[in-house]
Amino acid sequence: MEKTWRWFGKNDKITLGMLRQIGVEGIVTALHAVPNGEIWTVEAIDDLKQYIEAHGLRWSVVESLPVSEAIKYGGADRDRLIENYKVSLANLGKCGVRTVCYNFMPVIDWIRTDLQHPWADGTSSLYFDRIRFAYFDLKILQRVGAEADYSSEELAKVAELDTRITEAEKDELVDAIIVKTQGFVNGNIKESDKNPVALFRNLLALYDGIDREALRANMSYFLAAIMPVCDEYGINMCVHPDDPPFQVLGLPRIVTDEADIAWFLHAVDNPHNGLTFCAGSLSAGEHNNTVSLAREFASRTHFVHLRSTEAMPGGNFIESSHLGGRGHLIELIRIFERERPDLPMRVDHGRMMLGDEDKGYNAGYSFHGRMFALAQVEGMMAVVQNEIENEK
Ligand code: DNO
Repeated sequence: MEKTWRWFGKNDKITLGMLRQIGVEGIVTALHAVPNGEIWTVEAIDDLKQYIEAHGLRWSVVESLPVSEAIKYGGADRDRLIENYKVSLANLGKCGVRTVCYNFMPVIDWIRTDLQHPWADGTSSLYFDRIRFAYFDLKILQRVGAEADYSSEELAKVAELDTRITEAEKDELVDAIIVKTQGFVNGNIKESDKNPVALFRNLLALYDGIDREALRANMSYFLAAIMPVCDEYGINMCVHPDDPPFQVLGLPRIVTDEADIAWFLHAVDNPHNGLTFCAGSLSAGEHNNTVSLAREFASRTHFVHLRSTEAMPGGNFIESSHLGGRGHLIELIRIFERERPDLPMRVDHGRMMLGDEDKGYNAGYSFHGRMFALAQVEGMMAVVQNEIENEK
């Protein structure tokens, strides 16, 4: 697979020169300055593409071309927004950037409750604590009807947490769940927003009455509308699985498991309608077996995210070593190196280590931690490539 790296543009502290030195071949990026819903022009795409190529790299994948909320909830504005999306896709195609990752998660993209969960060795990684998440939902967001989504045991733990949680911890929770993990991925809430919780409540209200079926209908409407452009320009769309892959905050999530993936691939049965195989997101659901999912969906996978998680008691999960956990990356590499050796692959997230903490990197996107993970993944790839050679 092609070794790619998520890079956040010309202002990223991790420069393309640094990435060349560590063996990266392709870049995964976006026009982060263009507001969600607006057109990506040929000029802006080409400018970034030239910059990347001037450093001896290629722009392999767009992550993400964000899908506006109105497309997801089916608002009055959706056809205009889909038209803009099609123009952006056509412009990417004209510039030769042909793999586009997006997601169809309402309101909130990936979710973690702790961005610096310490390991005994002094490093830290991202963490999801179900009780703290429930605390956010019940006590901070105060979502109507939220109690019904938790067991009585969980509600008791939330009540106990309420007796000892500090104001600073509450702020950190809000920051982790709806601010720091969202803004940089072109999310709805930015670091500069004054009252993120109120903003978030308004966004949730947009989905009143939108259940899984309605969201599915809106996803297939969107996919059917954009496929002609994808056919014309050879663009591979690849939806990112929901992270974590289960229902949250009363919002429907529709890319969570084998049945969901099979559904959207069949709903619009076009090879350009494909999947981002994110081993980290999928492995965070105990119902998912990443190895069998990879076997089943390799042929419709257009992009691979290698990362692993460890499921913990009570619905918690932690981002584990890329060599361990439920992701089974070595097996996934065996499958993809055999069936789809040309796919772009990026190491997803990494620990914070060796001074990453002070650099202000986007949550999950450390330098040393990701470089370390890339070396591990490269090692696994080399072994698998050797296995394949020896079979010839
Ligand atoms: C988080 C990322 C996601 C992903 C989007 C794709 O680290 O994996 O934010 O980029 O969901 O649209």
